[in-house]
Amino acid sequence: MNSLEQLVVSAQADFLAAADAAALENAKAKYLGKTGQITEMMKGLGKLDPEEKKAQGALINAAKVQIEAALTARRDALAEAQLQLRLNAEAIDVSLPGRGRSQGGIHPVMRTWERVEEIFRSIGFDVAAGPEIETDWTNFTALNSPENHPARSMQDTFYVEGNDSTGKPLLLRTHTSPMQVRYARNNKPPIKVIAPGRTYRVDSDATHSPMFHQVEGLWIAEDISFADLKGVYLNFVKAFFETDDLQVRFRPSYFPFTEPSAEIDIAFGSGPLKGRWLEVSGSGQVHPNVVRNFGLDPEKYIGFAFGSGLERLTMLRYGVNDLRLFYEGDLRFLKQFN
Ligand code: 2NM
Repeated sequence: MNSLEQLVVSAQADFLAAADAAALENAKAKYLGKTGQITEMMKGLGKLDPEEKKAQGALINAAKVQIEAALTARRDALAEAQLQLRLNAEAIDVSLPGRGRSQGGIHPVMRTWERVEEIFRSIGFDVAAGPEIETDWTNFTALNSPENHPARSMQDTFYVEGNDSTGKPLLLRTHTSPMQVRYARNNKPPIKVIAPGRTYRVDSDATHSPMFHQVEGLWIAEDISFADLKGVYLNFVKAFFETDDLQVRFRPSYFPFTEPSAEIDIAFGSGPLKGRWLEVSGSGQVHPNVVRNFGLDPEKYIGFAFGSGLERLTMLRYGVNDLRLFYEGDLRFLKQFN
């Protein structure tokens, strides 16, 4: 290997050894700088005669081209490495799992509400809706509730600001019956309807919430009896609890809006509640005064009504023992129903 070839090999090695741009520029100066070896050799050409100058000049030039090529290659390699370093530092880890959005679910009491509607619709009942802020007349008077009844007191009922057209204060409905009063006054018999919804009472402990849900049923025609009530309610609880192994019984009771009145109890023939009579509903034959307030002649129209708590039905169906669990919003509880 002649000295020029050695110079090229040495330059290539030096450039490769340069770890960064500054080191590379230093290495370049050694060969191509003002006092670099190639530059010095070029300067030395002046002393040679023309023939030799031409030949030697061409050789030096060829070596210079190779050295410059090695320099450029190393520059590019260092720049590329630098870029990779920066890109790595700035990289966004797209593989990081997103925070996502968790799946919502239906509240157990709402699930009961939907099931109750479905079951009653399947046997021809319509579903009423109505306001949660009610008048004294629709919530109490029309339902044969005496003027001095304790349910009408501030201790039992939430009154809200504002009065109705007769000057009486508005209130949060204490049962879903006012929806049935409105429905009956706006529809022709036969009246066959359920009224599910939120209701409000001044009451709060392990078995009472100030807001709770009821479903009431009403069937008024010319010939509807307690036998129909028993058939309809038995059909309902069998469908709702998904078992035929179940009995109902009626116990005498009292409500201002029905006469006679009865509590409805059920007993399962199997399962964890087997053999225990469980109160699930109030009921009765709609009082003639109430039928009259429906805008109907009580001598002609007769029928039954019942009222059940949706929370109570939900607790029995799923074995929940504390009503408050429904309103704490604890996902560990709620997730079990979805
Ligand atoms: C109950 C118990 C007994 C009832 C009465 C009426 C209406 F509108 F016909 F007067 N609706 N619901 C009723 C009857 C409700 O809940 C314990």
